[in-house]
Amino acid sequence: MITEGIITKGVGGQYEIKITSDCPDRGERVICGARGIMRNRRMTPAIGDQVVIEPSGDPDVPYVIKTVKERKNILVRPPVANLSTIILTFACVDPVPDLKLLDKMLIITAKLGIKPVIVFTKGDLDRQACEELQKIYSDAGFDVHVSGSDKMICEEELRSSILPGIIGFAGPSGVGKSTALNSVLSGEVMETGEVSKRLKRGKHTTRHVQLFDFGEDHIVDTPGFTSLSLYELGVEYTDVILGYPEIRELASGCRFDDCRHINETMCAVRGNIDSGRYDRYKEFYLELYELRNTYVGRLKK
Ligand SMILES: Nc1nc2c(ncn2[C@@H]2O[C@H](COP(=O)(O)OP(=O)(O)OP(=O)(O)O)[C@@H](O)[C@H]2O)c(=O)[nH]1
Ligand SMILES: [Mg+2]
Ligand SMILES: [Zn+2]
Repeated sequence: MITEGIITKGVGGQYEIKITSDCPDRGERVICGARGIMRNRRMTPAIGDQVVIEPSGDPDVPYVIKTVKERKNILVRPPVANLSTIILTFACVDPVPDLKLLDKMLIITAKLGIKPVIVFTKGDLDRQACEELQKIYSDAGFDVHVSGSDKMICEEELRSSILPGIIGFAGPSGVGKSTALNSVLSGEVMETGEVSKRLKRGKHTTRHVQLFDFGEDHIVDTPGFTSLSLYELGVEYTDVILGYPEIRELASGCRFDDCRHINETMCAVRGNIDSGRYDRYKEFYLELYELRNTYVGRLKK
C-alpha cells in the first residue's frame, strides 16, 4: 500500500509529514528522512510538498520520503510549495510598509498562478494610512483586508477571499503574520514578537515555515523577509505587467498595441493609475529590461 502525505515542517534535515492517504493512520504526523531523493533529483523537499513515504526500518526516523509529487508551484521566498493563495501581509505603520516588496510579490505570485490576498495590519495604530493603502490596492483590482488589534482578521473574513488548498502568509518581519494566523485559527499556535522600538523593525521571531490544519485546508506561517530580486527569481521584463491588473485593464485604450506604457505617445495608462504603483512598474520594467540586454549582450561578445 502506498502512503502519501504532505510536508508540514522541516526539522534538522528531517521532515514532519501529515499522512493524507486513506488508511488507518490518516491525519497522523510522522517523522521522515529524505535519504537519496535530494542527491538523485537535486531537489530539496519543501513545506507543502505532497510526498510518497515508506517505512525506513529505523525506529528513530521511522519513514523515508520516496518521491516528491509534481509541484503546482514553488515560491522560493518564502520557501513553500503548492500554494493556492498567498496572504501578503504588510503593516500600515511599524514597520513602514515596503510597497516595492509588495508589488514584487504581486508580480511573482501572478506568474506562479497563486491568488494574492493583501492584508494591511495595525489599522488601530493609523486607521487613515491603512485605508489609503486599501484604496490604492483595491482600485488596482486586488482583494484587500485591513486588520488591527481592535478588529483582527478572522477565519470567516479570510475564507471569503481564499481558494481551497494551501494558504500561506508572507511579508516582512514584525508586520503581524503570526498574530493574524493565531487569530484566524483562534489559538496561540505561533509565537509572536515585539517590534524593536528604536528601529521599528521586526525581530524575526518566526524562524521556520510551518503548516497547520485549517478545516479541510492548510495554512502556513513563514519567517519575515526584507528583500527579493525579481531577476534572480527568473522574472522577465515582459512578466512585470502580470502584477498590474489595472494596467492591463487600461491598455486597450493605448494608441499602440505594443505600448509599454513607458514613454509612448497617447498612452492610456500613464497618468491614469496610482503614481506610486506606476513608478514601481516603470522601475521594475526598465531594470529587468536592462539586465536582460546586458546579459544577452555579454553572451554575443
Ligand atoms: N497594534 C498592533 N500590533 C500588532 C498587530 N498585529 C501584530 N501586532 C504586534 O506586532 C508585533 C509583531 O507581530 P508578529 O505576529 O510576531 O509578526 P510576524 O509578522 O509574525 O513577524 P516575524 O515572525 O518576525 O516575521 C507583535 O508585538 C504583535 O503583537 C495589530 O494589528 N496592531
Ligand atoms: Mg511570525
Ligand atoms: Zn500605454
